[in-house]
Amino acid sequence: MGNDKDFGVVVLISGSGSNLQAIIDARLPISLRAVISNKANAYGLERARQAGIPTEVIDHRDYASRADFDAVLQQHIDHYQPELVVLAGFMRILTDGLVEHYRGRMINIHPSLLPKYRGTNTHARAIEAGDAVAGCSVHWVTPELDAGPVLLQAEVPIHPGDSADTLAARVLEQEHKIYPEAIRRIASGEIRWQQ
Ligand code: NHR
Ligand code: GAR
Repeated sequence: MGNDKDFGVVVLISGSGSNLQAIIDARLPISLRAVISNKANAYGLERARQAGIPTEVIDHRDYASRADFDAVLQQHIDHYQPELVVLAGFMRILTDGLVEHYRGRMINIHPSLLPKYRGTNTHARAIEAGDAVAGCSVHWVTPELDAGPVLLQAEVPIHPGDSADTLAARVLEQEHKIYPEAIRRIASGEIRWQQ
């Protein structure tokens, strides 16, 4: 492992993992140390295996509380001593304790032009509101949901006749460009947490 690979990254997923795939395919000068999913059937786990990245499943349903789940999740992440934790379609809200532990070291990609449409169902809400543009945002994770500082965004047009699915596909294409780019900039020191 060369020095350029010493920027350790752990990726958290819950589903398809197409953003994970984009990060793998970008061949960034980082070390993808592990992919952790809260869902055993997440297709992203298969993508990680194909790429030779260690995988772990921590099923939130095995824990009595969010705090219990997060304590175990934190232990497993810390085992890999990552410089950066990347949420890529990770669908569990994280408790303040875990988020504080990774303050300035955890990012998320969210499928809206934040601060618009925090939370879920972003595409349907943008169409319903009659917006002309939609997009995606990479942001630092802070305790308040989808409210941390934005570090990169991309816009796409909303076309007449768009459904949430057709819009989501257009936005996802941009996600696959800006998420690897955001990680590249953080790893190179071009972007850092300031607060
Ligand atoms: N946790 C904190 N504290 N802060 C953020 O900014 C977070 C976070 C955890 C996840 C991703 C986020 C998104 O990009 C994210 C940002 C899940 C939900 C949610 O409602 C909302 C936002 C995000 C992720 N999750 C439900 C829950 O009860 C479960 C939904 C499901 O399983 O489908 O945790 O949008
Ligand atoms: C992406 O669109 C991502 O922005 C979104 O889920 C999709 C995951 O796709 N994230 C959230 O909605 C987080 N709440 P992927 O698993 O193929 O990367």
